[in-house]
Amino acid sequence: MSEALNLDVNRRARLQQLYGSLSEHAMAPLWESLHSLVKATPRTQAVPAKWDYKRVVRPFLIECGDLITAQEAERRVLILENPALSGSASITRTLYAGVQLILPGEIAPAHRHVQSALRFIIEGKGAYTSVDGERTIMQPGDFVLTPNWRWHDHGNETTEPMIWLDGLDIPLVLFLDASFAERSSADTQPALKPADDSRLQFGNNLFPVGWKPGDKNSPLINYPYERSCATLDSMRRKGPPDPAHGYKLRYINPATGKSPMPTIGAFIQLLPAEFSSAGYRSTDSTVYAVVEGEGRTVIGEQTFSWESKDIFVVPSWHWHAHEVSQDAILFSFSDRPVQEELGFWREEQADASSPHDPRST
Ligand code: GTQ
Repeated sequence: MSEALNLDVNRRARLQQLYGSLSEHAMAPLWESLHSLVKATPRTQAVPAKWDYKRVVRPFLIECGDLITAQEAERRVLILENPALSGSASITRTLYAGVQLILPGEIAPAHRHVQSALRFIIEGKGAYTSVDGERTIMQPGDFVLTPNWRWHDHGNETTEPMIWLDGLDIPLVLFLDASFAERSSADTQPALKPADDSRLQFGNNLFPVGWKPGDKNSPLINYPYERSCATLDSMRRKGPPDPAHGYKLRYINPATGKSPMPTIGAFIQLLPAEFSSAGYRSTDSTVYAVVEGEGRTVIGEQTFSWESKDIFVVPSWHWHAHEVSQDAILFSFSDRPVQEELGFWREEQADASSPHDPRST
Protein backbone atom coordinates (compact mmCIF):
# COMPACT_ATOMS: atom_id res chain seq x y z
CA MET A 1 0.00 0.00 0.00
CA SER A 2 1.22 3.48 -0.81
CA GLU A 3 3.41 4.92 1.92
CA ALA A 4 2.72 8.35 0.47
CA LEU A 5 -0.83 8.28 1.82
CA ASN A 6 -0.84 9.51 5.37
CA LEU A 7 -3.34 7.11 6.94
CA ASP A 8 -3.84 5.90 10.47
CA VAL A 9 -3.41 2.22 11.26
CA ASN A 10 -7.13 1.53 11.35
CA ARG A 11 -7.91 3.08 7.98
CA ARG A 12 -4.90 1.37 6.44
CA ALA A 13 -6.10 -2.05 7.67
CA ARG A 14 -9.64 -1.48 6.37
CA LEU A 15 -8.33 -0.34 3.00
CA GLN A 16 -6.11 -3.40 2.78
CA GLN A 17 -9.12 -5.61 3.36
CA LEU A 18 -11.11 -3.67 0.77
CA TYR A 19 -8.34 -4.10 -1.82
CA GLY A 20 -8.51 -7.87 -1.30
CA SER A 21 -12.27 -7.87 -1.97
CA LEU A 22 -11.91 -5.52 -4.94
CA SER A 23 -9.39 -7.78 -6.65
CA GLU A 24 -11.85 -10.69 -6.39
CA HIS A 25 -14.21 -8.57 -8.48
CA ALA A 26 -11.58 -7.55 -11.03
CA MET A 27 -11.24 -4.04 -9.69
CA ALA A 28 -8.35 -2.08 -8.21
CA PRO A 29 -7.87 1.34 -6.55
CA LEU A 30 -6.26 3.79 -8.96
CA TRP A 31 -4.74 5.90 -6.18
CA GLU A 32 -2.29 3.13 -5.30
CA SER A 33 -0.77 3.08 -8.79
CA LEU A 34 -1.62 6.41 -10.43
CA HIS A 35 1.95 7.71 -10.63
CA SER A 36 3.45 4.51 -11.93
CA LEU A 37 0.75 4.39 -14.62
CA VAL A 38 0.88 8.05 -15.57
CA LYS A 39 4.59 8.65 -15.17
CA ALA A 40 5.97 12.16 -14.95
CA THR A 41 8.78 11.17 -17.34
CA PRO A 42 9.44 7.99 -19.35
CA ARG A 43 10.98 5.27 -17.18
CA THR A 44 11.47 2.28 -19.40
CA GLN A 45 12.06 -1.22 -18.10
CA ALA A 46 14.65 -1.67 -20.86
CA VAL A 47 18.32 -1.16 -19.97
CA PRO A 48 21.31 -0.09 -22.05
CA ALA A 49 23.24 -3.06 -23.46
CA LYS A 50 25.86 -3.98 -26.04
CA TRP A 51 26.50 -7.18 -28.02
CA ASP A 52 30.10 -7.85 -29.01
CA TYR A 53 29.91 -9.21 -32.55
CA LYS A 54 33.40 -10.63 -33.03
CA ARG A 55 33.86 -12.29 -29.64
CA VAL A 56 30.30 -13.30 -28.76
CA VAL A 57 27.56 -13.02 -31.40
CA ARG A 58 29.41 -14.40 -34.41
CA PRO A 59 30.97 -17.47 -32.73
CA PHE A 60 27.59 -18.53 -31.28
CA LEU A 61 25.82 -17.94 -34.58
CA ILE A 62 28.40 -20.02 -36.48
CA GLU A 63 27.96 -22.79 -33.89
CA CYS A 64 24.19 -22.69 -34.58
CA GLY A 65 25.12 -23.09 -38.24
CA ASP A 66 26.70 -26.46 -37.40
CA LEU A 67 23.67 -27.69 -35.49
CA ILE A 68 20.59 -26.56 -37.40
CA THR A 69 19.90 -25.71 -41.03
CA ALA A 70 18.18 -22.52 -42.15
CA GLN A 71 15.45 -24.69 -43.68
CA GLU A 72 14.85 -26.57 -40.39
CA ALA A 73 14.86 -23.40 -38.35
CA GLU A 74 12.71 -21.52 -40.93
CA ARG A 75 14.85 -18.55 -39.83
CA ARG A 76 18.23 -19.27 -38.20
CA VAL A 77 18.38 -16.26 -35.97
CA LEU A 78 19.80 -15.46 -32.54
CA ILE A 79 17.50 -13.01 -30.80
CA LEU A 80 19.23 -10.05 -29.16
CA GLU A 81 17.14 -9.71 -26.05
CA ASN A 82 17.29 -6.75 -23.72
CA PRO A 83 18.76 -8.11 -20.43
CA ALA A 84 15.93 -6.48 -18.46
CA LEU A 85 13.19 -7.86 -20.74
CA SER A 86 14.13 -11.50 -20.44
CA GLY A 87 11.73 -13.93 -22.12
CA SER A 88 10.06 -11.21 -24.20
CA ALA A 89 12.20 -11.44 -27.36
CA SER A 90 12.41 -7.65 -27.21
CA ILE A 91 15.44 -5.39 -27.48
CA THR A 92 13.24 -2.42 -26.64
CA ARG A 93 9.65 -2.51 -25.43
CA THR A 94 8.33 -2.21 -29.00
CA LEU A 95 11.07 -3.70 -31.16
CA TYR A 96 12.82 -6.98 -31.78
CA ALA A 97 16.37 -7.46 -33.03
CA GLY A 98 18.07 -10.64 -34.17
CA VAL A 99 21.13 -11.75 -36.08
CA GLN A 100 20.44 -14.11 -38.98
CA LEU A 101 22.84 -16.55 -40.64
CA ILE A 102 22.45 -18.16 -44.06
CA LEU A 103 25.22 -20.52 -45.12
CA PRO A 104 26.25 -21.14 -48.73
CA GLY A 105 23.62 -23.15 -50.59
CA GLU A 106 20.93 -22.58 -47.96
CA ILE A 107 17.51 -21.03 -48.25
CA ALA A 108 15.15 -19.60 -45.64
CA PRO A 109 11.70 -20.57 -46.94
CA ALA A 110 9.04 -18.10 -48.08
CA HIS A 111 6.54 -16.79 -45.55
CA ARG A 112 4.68 -13.59 -44.81
CA HIS A 113 3.48 -11.88 -41.66
CA VAL A 114 1.98 -8.68 -40.35
CA GLN A 115 5.30 -7.81 -38.70
CA SER A 116 7.49 -5.49 -40.74
CA ALA A 117 11.17 -6.37 -41.00
CA LEU A 118 14.34 -4.54 -41.88
CA ARG A 119 17.68 -6.15 -42.59
CA PHE A 120 21.00 -4.42 -42.16
CA ILE A 121 23.75 -6.44 -43.78
CA ILE A 122 26.70 -7.17 -41.50
CA GLU A 123 28.83 -9.78 -43.25
CA GLY A 124 29.03 -11.56 -46.62
CA LYS A 125 27.96 -10.32 -49.99
CA GLY A 126 25.79 -11.53 -52.80
CA ALA A 127 23.02 -13.48 -51.05
CA TYR A 128 19.48 -12.45 -51.91
CA THR A 129 16.20 -11.60 -50.27
CA SER A 130 13.15 -12.01 -52.44
CA VAL A 131 10.19 -9.73 -51.66
CA ASP A 132 6.89 -10.37 -53.46
CA GLY A 133 8.75 -11.90 -56.37
CA GLU A 134 11.55 -9.34 -56.60
CA ARG A 135 15.06 -10.39 -55.66
CA THR A 136 17.60 -7.99 -54.26
CA ILE A 137 21.26 -8.91 -53.95
CA MET A 138 22.61 -7.77 -50.59
CA GLN A 139 25.98 -6.17 -49.77
CA PRO A 140 27.39 -5.13 -46.39
CA GLY A 141 25.75 -1.92 -45.15
CA ASP A 142 22.68 -2.30 -47.36
CA PHE A 143 19.35 -1.52 -45.71
CA VAL A 144 16.69 -3.95 -46.95
CA LEU A 145 12.93 -3.96 -46.30
CA THR A 146 10.34 -6.69 -46.06
CA PRO A 147 7.23 -4.72 -45.16
CA ASN A 148 3.99 -5.97 -43.63
CA TRP A 149 2.40 -8.98 -45.39
CA ARG A 150 4.93 -9.25 -48.25
CA TRP A 151 6.11 -12.73 -49.15
CA HIS A 152 9.81 -13.08 -48.43
CA ASP A 153 12.48 -15.74 -48.62
CA HIS A 154 16.25 -15.54 -48.39
CA GLY A 155 18.93 -17.55 -50.17
CA ASN A 156 22.69 -17.72 -50.30
CA GLU A 157 24.13 -18.86 -53.63
CA THR A 158 27.60 -17.55 -52.74
CA THR A 159 30.52 -19.40 -51.11
CA GLU A 160 30.61 -17.39 -47.86
CA PRO A 161 28.26 -17.19 -44.86
CA MET A 162 25.88 -14.26 -44.99
CA ILE A 163 24.93 -12.52 -41.73
CA TRP A 164 22.60 -9.62 -41.16
CA LEU A 165 20.79 -7.78 -38.39
CA ASP A 166 17.01 -8.21 -38.40
CA GLY A 167 14.84 -5.45 -36.92
CA LEU A 168 11.13 -6.20 -36.55
CA ASP A 169 8.12 -4.68 -34.80
CA ILE A 170 7.29 -8.06 -33.20
CA PRO A 171 6.64 -6.76 -29.63
CA LEU A 172 4.44 -3.94 -30.93
CA VAL A 173 2.32 -6.28 -33.07
CA LEU A 174 2.04 -8.75 -30.16
CA PHE A 175 0.98 -5.96 -27.82
CA LEU A 176 -1.77 -4.99 -30.26
CA ASP A 177 -2.79 -8.66 -30.68
CA ALA A 178 -2.73 -8.14 -34.44
CA SER A 179 -0.43 -10.95 -35.60
CA PHE A 180 -1.15 -13.07 -38.68
CA ALA A 181 1.43 -15.20 -40.48
CA GLU A 182 1.54 -17.89 -43.15
CA ARG A 183 4.02 -20.20 -44.85
CA SER A 184 4.06 -20.44 -48.62
CA SER A 185 3.56 -23.85 -50.25
CA ALA A 186 6.73 -23.16 -52.27
CA ASP A 187 9.98 -22.61 -50.33
CA THR A 188 11.33 -20.21 -52.91
CA GLN A 189 9.27 -17.58 -54.71
CA PRO A 190 9.48 -17.58 -58.47
CA ALA A 191 11.21 -14.46 -59.80
CA LEU A 192 8.26 -12.40 -61.06
CA LYS A 193 10.31 -9.27 -61.75
CA PRO A 194 13.89 -8.49 -62.76
CA ALA A 195 16.36 -8.28 -59.82
CA ASP A 196 16.25 -4.90 -58.10
CA ASP A 197 13.33 -3.82 -60.27
CA SER A 198 12.03 -1.44 -57.60
CA ARG A 199 15.29 0.52 -57.59
CA LEU A 200 15.06 1.02 -61.35
CA GLN A 201 11.38 1.98 -61.07
CA PHE A 202 11.40 4.18 -57.98
CA GLY A 203 15.02 4.91 -57.07
CA ASN A 204 15.67 7.71 -59.56
CA ASN A 205 13.24 10.41 -58.37
CA LEU A 206 10.96 9.47 -61.25
CA PHE A 207 7.56 7.92 -60.59
CA PRO A 208 5.18 6.72 -63.29
CA VAL A 209 2.46 9.31 -63.94
CA GLY A 210 -0.72 8.26 -62.16
CA TRP A 211 1.11 5.84 -59.83
CA LYS A 212 -0.21 5.88 -56.30
CA PRO A 213 1.30 4.03 -53.38
CA GLY A 214 -0.77 0.98 -52.41
CA ASP A 215 0.18 1.26 -48.74
CA LYS A 216 2.36 3.16 -46.29
CA ASN A 217 5.54 1.26 -47.19
CA SER A 218 8.38 2.39 -49.40
CA PRO A 219 8.26 1.01 -52.95
CA LEU A 220 12.05 0.44 -52.60
CA ILE A 221 13.29 -2.77 -51.02
CA ASN A 222 17.02 -2.04 -50.89
CA TYR A 223 18.81 1.17 -49.95
CA PRO A 224 22.41 0.38 -50.97
CA TYR A 225 25.27 1.30 -48.65
CA GLU A 226 27.22 2.89 -51.51
CA ARG A 227 24.56 5.55 -51.88
CA SER A 228 24.25 6.17 -48.12
CA CYS A 229 28.02 6.72 -47.94
CA ALA A 230 28.00 9.07 -50.93
CA THR A 231 25.31 11.20 -49.27
CA LEU A 232 27.13 11.23 -45.92
CA ASP A 233 30.35 12.27 -47.69
CA SER A 234 28.68 15.13 -49.51
CA MET A 235 27.09 16.28 -46.26
CA ARG A 236 30.46 16.30 -44.56
CA ARG A 237 32.03 18.36 -47.34
CA LYS A 238 29.31 20.99 -46.97
CA GLY A 239 29.64 21.96 -43.33
CA PRO A 240 30.26 21.16 -39.68
CA PRO A 241 28.62 18.19 -37.95
CA ASP A 242 25.46 18.56 -35.87
CA PRO A 243 26.58 18.76 -32.22
CA ALA A 244 24.42 15.79 -31.13
CA HIS A 245 24.28 13.63 -34.26
CA GLY A 246 27.35 14.29 -36.37
CA TYR A 247 26.19 13.85 -39.97
CA LYS A 248 22.93 11.96 -39.71
CA LEU A 249 20.45 10.87 -42.37
CA ARG A 250 17.07 9.25 -42.13
CA TYR A 251 15.99 6.67 -44.67
CA ILE A 252 12.75 7.73 -46.36
CA ASN A 253 9.88 6.35 -48.36
CA PRO A 254 10.33 8.39 -51.57
CA ALA A 255 6.57 8.41 -52.16
CA THR A 256 5.77 10.19 -48.89
CA GLY A 257 8.97 11.54 -47.33
CA LYS A 258 8.06 9.55 -44.21
CA SER A 259 9.83 6.49 -42.80
CA PRO A 260 10.26 3.50 -45.16
CA MET A 261 7.81 1.47 -43.05
CA PRO A 262 5.20 2.98 -40.72
CA THR A 263 6.35 1.21 -37.55
CA ILE A 264 10.14 1.46 -37.82
CA GLY A 265 12.35 4.47 -38.54
CA ALA A 266 15.96 3.97 -39.65
CA PHE A 267 18.99 6.23 -39.73
CA ILE A 268 22.63 6.26 -40.71
CA GLN A 269 25.21 8.67 -39.35
CA LEU A 270 28.84 9.54 -39.77
CA LEU A 271 30.76 10.59 -36.67
CA PRO A 272 33.91 12.28 -37.95
CA ALA A 273 37.32 11.54 -36.34
CA GLU A 274 37.77 13.23 -32.93
CA PHE A 275 34.02 14.00 -32.71
CA SER A 276 32.50 14.10 -29.25
CA SER A 277 28.75 14.56 -29.35
CA ALA A 278 26.57 16.71 -27.12
CA GLY A 279 24.33 14.78 -24.72
CA TYR A 280 21.00 13.89 -26.25
CA ARG A 281 17.88 11.94 -25.39
CA SER A 282 14.62 11.10 -27.13
CA THR A 283 11.55 9.03 -26.32
CA ASP A 284 12.28 6.40 -28.99
CA SER A 285 14.51 3.61 -27.65
CA THR A 286 17.11 3.10 -30.37
CA VAL A 287 19.09 0.09 -31.61
CA TYR A 288 22.51 0.90 -33.11
CA ALA A 289 24.64 -1.26 -35.39
CA VAL A 290 28.24 -0.15 -35.87
CA VAL A 291 29.13 -0.24 -39.55
CA GLU A 292 32.65 1.15 -39.54
CA GLY A 293 35.14 2.54 -37.04
CA GLU A 294 35.28 2.32 -33.28
CA GLY A 295 34.37 4.53 -30.39
CA ARG A 296 32.29 4.65 -27.27
CA THR A 297 28.88 5.73 -26.18
CA VAL A 298 28.11 6.93 -22.69
CA ILE A 299 24.52 5.97 -21.80
CA GLY A 300 23.40 7.33 -18.44
CA GLU A 301 26.15 6.24 -16.10
CA GLN A 302 27.53 3.42 -18.24
CA THR A 303 30.13 3.55 -20.99
CA PHE A 304 30.01 1.09 -23.88
CA SER A 305 33.06 0.77 -26.11
CA TRP A 306 32.26 -0.52 -29.56
CA GLU A 307 33.84 -1.51 -32.81
CA SER A 308 32.70 -2.46 -36.28
CA LYS A 309 29.68 -4.86 -36.31
CA ASP A 310 28.84 -4.48 -32.60
CA ILE A 311 25.23 -3.75 -31.70
CA PHE A 312 23.99 -1.65 -28.79
CA VAL A 313 20.71 -0.25 -27.51
CA VAL A 314 19.91 3.14 -25.98
CA PRO A 315 16.61 2.97 -24.07
CA SER A 316 13.97 5.69 -24.16
CA TRP A 317 14.82 9.01 -22.53
CA HIS A 318 18.35 7.98 -21.52
CA TRP A 319 20.98 10.69 -21.90
CA HIS A 320 23.72 9.51 -24.20
CA ALA A 321 26.74 10.84 -26.07
CA HIS A 322 29.13 9.32 -28.62
CA GLU A 323 32.90 9.77 -28.80
CA VAL A 324 35.17 8.64 -31.62
CA SER A 325 38.86 8.95 -32.37
CA GLN A 326 38.52 7.87 -36.01
CA ASP A 327 35.65 8.15 -38.52
CA ALA A 328 32.74 5.92 -37.52
CA ILE A 329 29.45 5.06 -39.21
CA LEU A 330 26.41 3.98 -37.18
CA PHE A 331 23.17 2.54 -38.50
CA SER A 332 20.18 2.77 -36.14
CA PHE A 333 16.47 2.02 -35.94
CA SER A 334 13.62 2.84 -33.58
CA ASP A 335 9.85 3.20 -33.25
CA ARG A 336 10.07 6.97 -33.82
CA PRO A 337 7.53 7.05 -36.70
CA VAL A 338 4.88 5.47 -34.46
CA GLN A 339 5.52 8.01 -31.73
CA GLU A 340 5.53 10.88 -34.23
CA GLU A 341 2.29 9.75 -35.81
CA LEU A 342 0.66 9.64 -32.36
CA GLY A 343 2.12 13.00 -31.33
CA PHE A 344 4.22 11.46 -28.51
CA TRP A 345 7.77 11.86 -29.73
CA ARG A 346 10.03 14.21 -27.75
CA GLU A 347 13.73 14.95 -27.81
CA GLU A 348 16.12 17.00 -25.74
CA GLN A 349 19.68 18.11 -26.29
CA ALA A 350 22.08 19.08 -23.52
CA ASP A 351 24.74 21.72 -23.90
CA ALA A 352 28.20 20.57 -22.87
CA SER A 353 28.00 22.25 -19.46
CA SER A 354 24.57 20.84 -18.62
CA PRO A 355 24.28 18.53 -15.61
CA HIS A 356 22.32 16.22 -17.94
CA ASP A 357 25.27 15.64 -20.19
CA PRO A 358 26.17 11.99 -19.54
CA ARG A 359 29.87 12.80 -19.50
CA SER A 360 29.46 15.24 -16.64
CA THR A 361 27.67 12.79 -14.34
O1 GTQ B 1 13.59 -13.21 -41.94
O2 GTQ B 1 11.44 -13.35 -42.03
O3 GTQ B 1 14.61 -12.35 -37.19
O4 GTQ B 1 10.11 -13.79 -39.86
C1 GTQ B 1 12.34 -12.96 -37.15
C2 GTQ B 1 11.20 -13.32 -37.83
C3 GTQ B 1 13.53 -12.81 -39.22
C4 GTQ B 1 12.48 -13.25 -41.40
C5 GTQ B 1 13.49 -12.71 -37.85
C6 GTQ B 1 11.22 -13.43 -39.20
C7 GTQ B 1 12.40 -13.18 -39.90
